Amino acid sequence: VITVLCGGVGAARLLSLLQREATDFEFTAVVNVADDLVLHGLTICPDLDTVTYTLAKINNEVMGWGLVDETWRVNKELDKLGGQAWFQLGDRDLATHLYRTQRLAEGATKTEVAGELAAQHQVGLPILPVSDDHIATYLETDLGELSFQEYFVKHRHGVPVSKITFRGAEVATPTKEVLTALSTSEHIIIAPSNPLLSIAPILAVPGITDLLKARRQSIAAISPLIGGRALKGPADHLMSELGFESSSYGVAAYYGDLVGHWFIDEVDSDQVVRIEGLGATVTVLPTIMAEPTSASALAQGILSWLN
Ligand code: FO1
Repeated sequence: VITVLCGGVGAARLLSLLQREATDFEFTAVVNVADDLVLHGLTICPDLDTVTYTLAKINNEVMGWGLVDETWRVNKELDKLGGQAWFQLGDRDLATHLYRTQRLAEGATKTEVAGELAAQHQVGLPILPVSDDHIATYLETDLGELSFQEYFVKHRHGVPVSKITFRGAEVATPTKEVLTALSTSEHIIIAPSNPLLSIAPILAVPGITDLLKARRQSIAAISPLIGGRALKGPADHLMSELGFESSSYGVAAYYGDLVGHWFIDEVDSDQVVRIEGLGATVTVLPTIMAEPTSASALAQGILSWLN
């Protein structure tokens, strides 16, 4: 059994690749919830939904979030009314948020709802929010403090950031399902998700980092940066803005003694010695999952580490 720490699209692609190529293993996804928001009274969990939709093969590949064959009639009406249409909720996607919000109002936990949605979509692995408690990312920027989705969507992650906080994380508890997964799985993989925005809020939940540090040798991570650049999203410039080197080495140094093995892209082969200097072993291979040959090379590399 392998547990994967997940943000959104990068993690979702990794999970579906592993589910396809590493059929001798069982996977559990532990997912960030600090991007979650309440809008129009609806609880929206973007990373949980991206992982669920991708594993169910109903994700929108072009956008990287939301559902395939989506229509936008509700959002267009909302825009005409002068409502909060900047965060676009598709007509099909809305059903998920309505369902989740109703179930939470009935007293279900986020974990239970994630399990119900995964079952309804016939996803073959557990998708676990890291915590059932409220955790929310806020960013100090040149425009003042912004909530995560204001920064990410409204301002297209284009405003310089000086500080990130995960409100509520310090008093949150990991769920028992997450603690069981992290302590009983043979290996843990940190997906190539944004270290500062997607993985950090998972690590900020008390208990998680200590648990990982105690088992460094069984933890691998895939660098989200290739040649110092993120394939998608703001990971590269955020690293620089917050004083870290924007490179695979910079990400490895940021995770420090949490990670025992690194998978980095071929273009970063010159960084192997520096990463080894942090006490980790390194595999160099193609890491771009959108390209089939490169994806299968990555899967083979991960499989040889698992075996
Ligand atoms: N991302 C956008 O860039 N624009 C949107 O309007 C938007 C809406 C949206 C609705 C539901 C959902 O689950 C995700 C959505 N996303 C949107 C993606 C999301 O903001 C980010 O990709 C994640 O939070 C980062 O992992």
